[in-house]
Amino acid sequence: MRLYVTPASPWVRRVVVTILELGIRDHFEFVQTRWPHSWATRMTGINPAFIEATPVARIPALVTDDFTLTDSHSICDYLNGAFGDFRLLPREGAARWRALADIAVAGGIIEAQISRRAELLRSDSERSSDFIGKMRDRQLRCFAALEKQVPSFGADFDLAQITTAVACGYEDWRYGTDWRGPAPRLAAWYDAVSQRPSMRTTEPAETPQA
Ligand SMILES: N[C@@H](CCC(=O)N[C@@H](CS)C(=O)NCC(=O)O)C(=O)O
Repeated sequence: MRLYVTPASPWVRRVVVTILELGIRDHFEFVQTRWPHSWATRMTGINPAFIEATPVARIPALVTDDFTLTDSHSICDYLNGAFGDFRLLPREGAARWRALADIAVAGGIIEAQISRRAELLRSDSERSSDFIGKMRDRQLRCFAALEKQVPSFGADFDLAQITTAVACGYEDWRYGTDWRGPAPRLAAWYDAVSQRPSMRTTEPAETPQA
């Protein structure tokens, strides 16, 4: 199976951490993608083979012999069911809904982080400081909400924890440590789980330029 990746993407990191936690790295060929800084507004400079593989043309994308999955949610769902015996996200029941609730909040942070990044890459004349502020506020509000969830975190590094840890890691890397003040328990939890091999091997780095 081919997995299209970049080292900067938190959506990709979520999938790669899932793969490493499940111990199934040898099932996948990781295909590095390159993006010009203009990716936020243009499709120029993007590898035609990648666009051929996925009409959505976003990463991560997983190409199997039978189908192509074009977002991290469906990919993680597939990995958890097909290779994980549902151990990273329960197949059904109350524990599944609770995990999805946290995943949605952590995913809301990641969406805001990436939307803000795209806005920051626009030219000075096009950039909206209102929009950037709105995304920043959403990030901080969601970190504060996850802070309240920390006491209910279980012992397993499941998909909710993976998504939360990836959101924390991207925030530290791209936007700094402001989130840590209002979320001290979350920050302490993140500092511990960030030492896991799956997290250390996938620390973010800038995307190779096209
Ligand atoms: N909801 C999707 C979001 C994927 C996404 O936005 N990926 C970004 C990189 S972090 C991307 O490929 N952006 C390129 C673009 O929007 O053209 C997922 O969960 O995978």
